[in-house]
Amino acid sequence: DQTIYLADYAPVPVTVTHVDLQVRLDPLATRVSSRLTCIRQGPGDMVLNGELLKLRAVRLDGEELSPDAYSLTDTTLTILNAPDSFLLETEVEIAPQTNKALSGLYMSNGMYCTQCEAEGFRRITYMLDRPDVMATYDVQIDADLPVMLSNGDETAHGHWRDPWPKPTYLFALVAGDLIATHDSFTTMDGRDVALNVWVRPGDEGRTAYALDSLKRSMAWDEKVYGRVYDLSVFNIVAVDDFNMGAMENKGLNIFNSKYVLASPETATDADFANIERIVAHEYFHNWTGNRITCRDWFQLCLKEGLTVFRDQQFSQDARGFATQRIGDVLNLRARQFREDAGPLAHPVRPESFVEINNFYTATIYEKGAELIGMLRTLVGAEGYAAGCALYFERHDGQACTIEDWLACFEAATGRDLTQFKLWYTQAGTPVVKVTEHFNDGTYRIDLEQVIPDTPGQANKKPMPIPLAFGLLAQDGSEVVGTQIHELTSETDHLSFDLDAKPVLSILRGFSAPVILDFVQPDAERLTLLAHDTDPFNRWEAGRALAKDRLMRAVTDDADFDAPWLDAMTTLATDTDADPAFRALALALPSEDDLAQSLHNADVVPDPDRIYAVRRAAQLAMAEHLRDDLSDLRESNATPGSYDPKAEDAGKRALSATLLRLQTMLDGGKAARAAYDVANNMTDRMAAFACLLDAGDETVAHSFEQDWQDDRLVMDKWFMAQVAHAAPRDAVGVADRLTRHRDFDASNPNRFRSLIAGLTGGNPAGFHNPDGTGYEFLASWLLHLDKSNPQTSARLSTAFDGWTRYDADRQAMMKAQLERILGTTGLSRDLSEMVIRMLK
Ligand code: BAL
Ligand code: ZN
Repeated sequence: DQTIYLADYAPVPVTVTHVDLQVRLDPLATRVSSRLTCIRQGPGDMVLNGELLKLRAVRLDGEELSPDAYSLTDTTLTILNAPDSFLLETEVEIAPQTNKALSGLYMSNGMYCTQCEAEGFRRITYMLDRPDVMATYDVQIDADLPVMLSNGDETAHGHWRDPWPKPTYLFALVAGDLIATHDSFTTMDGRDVALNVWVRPGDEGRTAYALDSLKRSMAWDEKVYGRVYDLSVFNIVAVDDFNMGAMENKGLNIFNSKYVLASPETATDADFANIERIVAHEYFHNWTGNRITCRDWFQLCLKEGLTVFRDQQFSQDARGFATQRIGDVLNLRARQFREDAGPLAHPVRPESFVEINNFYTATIYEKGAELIGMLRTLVGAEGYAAGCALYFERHDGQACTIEDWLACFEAATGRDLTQFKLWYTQAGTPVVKVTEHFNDGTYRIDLEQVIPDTPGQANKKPMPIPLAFGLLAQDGSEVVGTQIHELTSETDHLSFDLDAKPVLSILRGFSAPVILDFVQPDAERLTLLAHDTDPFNRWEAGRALAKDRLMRAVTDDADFDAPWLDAMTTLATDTDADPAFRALALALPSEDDLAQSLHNADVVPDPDRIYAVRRAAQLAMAEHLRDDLSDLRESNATPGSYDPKAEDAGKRALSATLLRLQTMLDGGKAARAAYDVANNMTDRMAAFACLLDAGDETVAHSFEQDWQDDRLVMDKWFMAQVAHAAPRDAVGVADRLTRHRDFDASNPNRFRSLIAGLTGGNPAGFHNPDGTGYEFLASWLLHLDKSNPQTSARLSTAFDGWTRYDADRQAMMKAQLERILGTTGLSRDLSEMVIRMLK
C-alpha cells in the first residue's frame, strides 16, 4: 500500500539549511553537483529523495562515502549514522530532453525549464523533497545560452542567490534563447523592482497585459494586505509545454504560455481575464505560499485556498463584484460541486493520498477559497484583517498547518473556530433545506442542514453556515436589508413580525458553498430577478427559473412558458443593466449541471435529451426575441480598436450570446457576417463557434489557413471543432483531429484542448450511446500515461460522473475504467484515480 497519511507526519531527523547547486546543462547528460548544509534535529537516518538520477559521487565533509555508509534505492539515498552537522555533496546525471512527464528539469521547444511542485525536485538531485525543509540557495548554471535564470537575485551571469529560505518545490531554473519585456515597480517602501516577462523570440509583442497585470497585483497586495515584494527582480517565463496553469517559484514564476501571451488578434476576453487572475495568483503566493508555506502536502489548501480567495478579491476589484462572483460560483458548481458529489469527493484538507499531484483539485482550490470567504464573513472584515496580520507576523518564514492559520483568527478575534474547522475535514456539499410559514403576522423560516455521506465519511456533524439573507415586499421593495444568520445546528429557524408574507432572498452573494433546497414560487423568483438589491441573487433567481423549466422539459415535455420568456426578453433588452450581467443571466445551465440536477432528483439523465432540450430552450428564447436581436447586437457593439477592459468584454459577451440565438434562427447568416468583420479573437471565436453549430463546412478550413502558425490559437481550433460537432459526429471529429499534423499529445495544452473539447465541451458526444466516446478517452489516457501521468490522471476525471447514467452507459464506462486498471505499467497517478472512481 502506497498510501500516505496525515497522521503519520513527523519532522525530518536531519534538515538542510543551505543548498549550493551547480548545474551543467546538456540535453541528455546534465550534471548536477549539490552541496547541502545539513544539521541534525533528532535521532534517525537522513533519507533523501531521488528519482531517475544517475548517482556519480557522494561525499560527506569532503570525503568520498564508503558503500557501507549509505544505501540507495530507486527513490531514496539514505545516509547512515550521519553526524550532527555536515556538508553532503552529491553528483548526479539527468536527461532533461527525455523527460516528457514535465516534472523536474525538462526541455520545451529547445529551452530548459523546471516544474518542482509537488515532488519534482527529486528528479533534479538528491534532497529532502518536502515543504517543511526550508533552505537558502546558491545556484550556478553553466551552459552556452544567452539567458540563464533561477530564483532570487543574479550575482553574476548564470549565478543566482536566493536569500529567502524556501522549500524545494519553489526552486526553478530556466535557460535558453529568450527575450524579455522589461518594466519596473517601486514598492511602498521605496525600493525599485525590475520586472521581466521572458518569452520565445517572436512572442515579445504579446506580453504587455501580463506585465500590466503584475504591476496592478503588486500595488493591490500592498494596499489591501500590506504585503510588499522582497527581492530586486521578479521574473515571469512563458513555457509552451506545461502541466499546470502556472507556478509561483520564488522570484521566477513559470507560466503556461497560454496564461501570459495575449494580443487582441489572438486572445479572447476570457484569456485576458485568466492572465490577469493567474498573474495575480502566482504573485500573491509570494506571501501566501512562499514566505509562509505548508508543513506537509495535506495542508495544500493553506496556500491554495487562501491565494485563490485573494485572486478572486483582486478580480472583483478589477472587474466588478457581481459578475466576478457569479463567474466564480459557476466555476465552483461546475467543478467542485461535481467533484463533491462523486467518487472523488475529499475534504479540503485530505487525510490520506497516494499521489499528491492528484490533489490539485477544485475542492482544495475553489472550496478552499470559499472557506476563507466564510471565515471573513463570520469574523467580519476587521477581524479578517487582524487575523491575516497576525498570521503574517507570527508565521513568516515557517511551514504551517491549518491549525496555525485558524489559531491566528481565534487569537485576533476571540472567536472559537473549533466547529468551523469541520469545513476542512468533512467532505461533501451541505444541503440547506429552507421552508417558509406565514401566519397571523408572523413570518417564519425553518432551516435544516444535511451533509451527504462521501467516500470514507458518514454521519457528519453540523457545520457553521453563514447565510446572508434579506426580505423583499411582494412589490419588490426591500423590507429587511442584508443580515447574516449563522446556521450552526442541524435545524434552526428565524421569525419576523410582518404584515404580509415577504419574498425571501437567501444565500445572498453565495455566502456559503451549499446547495439550497428551497421551492420558491415562480412569481417570487420573478420579483427577485427584477428587484433584488443583491445582484448575485438576481442572477440566481433567473438561473433557478431556467433550471426548473429545462428540468421539466426533460422530464415532462413541458413547454417554455411566456412569463419566463418575457422575463428573459426584459433582461436582454434592459439597457440599464450591465451587459456582462445580462450575458450571464441569459446563459442557460450547462448540460452537465442539468445532468447532475436530474440525478439529484432521482432522474437518470439522458445526455441526448438534455442536449435537445437546451437547444429547444435557446430556440424558444431566440424566437421570442426575434425582432430585437439585430438591434440589440448593434447597440452592444464595441467599435474601434479592441480594449480588454471589463466594460467592453461584457458587451462582447452579450453580443456573443445574442449571436448564438440569431444563429438558431438564420442558420449562420449573421455569424458569417460577424466572422468576416471580426477584428479580435473574442468576436472571431464567438462567430466561429456559431458557424460550427450551424454546420458550416468551410469555416474550419479557412480558420486553419489563417492561424496554422499560431499554437495557442490552434488549440482553440482543435477544441471548438470537437465541442461544436453534432453529438453523433463528435467522437469521429475528435478521432480525425488526432491524426492532424499539428496534433501533438505530448503538449498538454493541445492534448487537453482536444480531449476536454469532447468530455467537457460536448457531453452528448462523449456519452454517445455506442460507447465510442468512453473508448476514445480511455485509449488516449493510456497512451499519455506512459509519458505524462499527471495530465493523464487529471483528464481521467471525465469518468467521475459514471454512476449517474443508465445501466448501459454505466457498464461501458466501468468496462473502460477496468480496462485502464488492468493495463500493466500504469502510473501511480492514473491508477489511484481509477481505483477511487471504481470504489
Ligand atoms: N502551486 C501550483 C500552481 C498554483 O496554484 O499557483
Ligand atoms: Zn496557487
